[in-house]
Amino acid sequence: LNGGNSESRGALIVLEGLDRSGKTSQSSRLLTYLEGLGHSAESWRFPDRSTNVGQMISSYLSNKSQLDDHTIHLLFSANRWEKRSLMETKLKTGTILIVDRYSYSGVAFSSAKGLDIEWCKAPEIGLPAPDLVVFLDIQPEKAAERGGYGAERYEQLEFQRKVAHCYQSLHDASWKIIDACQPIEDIWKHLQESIGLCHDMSERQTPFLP
Ligand code: DGP
Ligand code: NA
Ligand code: NA
Repeated sequence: LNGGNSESRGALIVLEGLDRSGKTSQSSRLLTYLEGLGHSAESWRFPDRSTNVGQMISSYLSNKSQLDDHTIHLLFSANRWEKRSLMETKLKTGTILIVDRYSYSGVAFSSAKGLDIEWCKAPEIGLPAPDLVVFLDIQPEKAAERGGYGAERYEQLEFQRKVAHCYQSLHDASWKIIDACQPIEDIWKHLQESIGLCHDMSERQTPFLP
């Protein structure tokens, strides 16, 4: 695992999972840990609501606007593409990027609505490939019990069940699946172990390329 050394590439570490699976707290813990080890690291998240596209997404998620399912799918993807060159620059100069949600959310959430999965994957092809995908695995019912969902569009048990099903068809060799119902310290221990294995992952592929 590299980071902070401008001669070696950083790593793209993606955290995925249902809403309320604990991604956000694990990613901030991971950031602190990697920085403590002397790495250059940053914590990102998608959607990035700070851009113009991100604001359209945010408005859609909070039900302030309605958009066709295909249209919002492409906006989520565009939101990743607009960060692509900055991601590449950061990685090239040795920064480790910890990213909360990525292309897998893109495909899982849209195919859960019934959109064709191959159509959903297409706009993701060519984005920087993750070195490691950590999937925080939680049953939708358990996630729903965690302090309740907010008011956003997708935070409903029935829909999250469909998303969980779609995620299951997406995992590949870059995924490390961690049981997110364990005590938080055990999740963290498994996450640290996964990071330790990260440098062994030399097979990097653009997401979803056959
Ligand atoms: P978050 O900020 O992580 O809570 O994400 C907001 C919501 O949007 C969440 O329910 C997951 C969903 N989401 C994240 N990325 C995508 C995407 O690329 N496509 C779709 N359709 N939904 C996404
Ligand atoms: Na959310
Ligand atoms: Na996100």
